[in-house]
Amino acid sequence: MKKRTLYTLSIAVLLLYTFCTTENRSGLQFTEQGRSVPEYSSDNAYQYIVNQVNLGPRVPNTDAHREAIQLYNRHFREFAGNNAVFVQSFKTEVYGDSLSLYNLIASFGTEHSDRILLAEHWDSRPRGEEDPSNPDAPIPGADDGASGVAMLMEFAKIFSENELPIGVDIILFDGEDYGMPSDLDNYFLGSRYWGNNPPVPGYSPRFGILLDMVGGVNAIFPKEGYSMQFAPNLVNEIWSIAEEFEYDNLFIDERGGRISDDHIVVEQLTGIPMINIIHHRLDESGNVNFPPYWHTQEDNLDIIDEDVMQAVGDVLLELIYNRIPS
Ligand code: 1BN
Ligand code: ZN
Repeated sequence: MKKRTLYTLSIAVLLLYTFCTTENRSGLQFTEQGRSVPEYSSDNAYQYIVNQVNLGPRVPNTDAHREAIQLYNRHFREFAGNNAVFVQSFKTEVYGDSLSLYNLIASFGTEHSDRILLAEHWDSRPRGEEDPSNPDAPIPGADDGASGVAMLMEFAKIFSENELPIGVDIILFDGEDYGMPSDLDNYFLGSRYWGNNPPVPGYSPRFGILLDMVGGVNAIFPKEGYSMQFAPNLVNEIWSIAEEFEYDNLFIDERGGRISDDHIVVEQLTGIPMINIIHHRLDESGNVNFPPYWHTQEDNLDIIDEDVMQAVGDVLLELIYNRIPS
């Protein structure tokens, strides 16, 4: 091939690539919109954690698990309406047990075809293997599960009372925390089922945000590694809002670890760019450390810090109501 033809071809490929990636990422551009933003209530969110934790660990195939999905169903139907809530039930065999699992999807601003996704897992871990004195007992999961769900329950109330500029779908994934340590095939059961069995085929929100462990004392949220790979603009926008709001002690401007979680499963199965706001630290060697109460009996109401939820709520409401261009 002639040198000039090769040059022209390279330019054409480059232009096509630039066009395609800009197109692909057009849902990940943010600017201040001058819209008013509702107030977040971390008092309400705290109460929603209490209501979940009081049921006991929400471990699949237990009464607490069945009662919890009923509680969520009532709550989201109250605020989204009966026609905008769908429970996706399925069964799966894990470690010799047939588990009955339930993902819940609630849609707000259903008049908008342009949408975003917010999610968290609602199940509790069946064993707290990090607990030195009680490694086999299920954990309360006040932060690991309940805090993110509680934040979404409060968003539901706010979305029902304040007109949204974009559609928002809330998904509560089941069976995220079921796997034995290192057995990643048996974690993320709900998000994997949802990704492989999409209730709305072709569903393609601009982006997704996972809220995993967003209510614990001494929380920090470094920029999680896969999130930076999937949607760096979204991560940077959220962290820069946090800085403007003087929450940069929580949303620290540092690269975090690469953490396996529902956001990866969603991104891999559906292509939706999804990020994870998750409490963790990196040690000097770059290993991920979760908080000391993680996967222990200490993950109970005592370690919940309402101020952390207030910060996350303020930042995300600013993003949703005031930063996403129409
Ligand atoms: C987050 C909270 N995760 C579990 N509880 C995700 C995770 C899965 C973290 C496997 C480490 C290993
Ligand atoms: Zn966990």
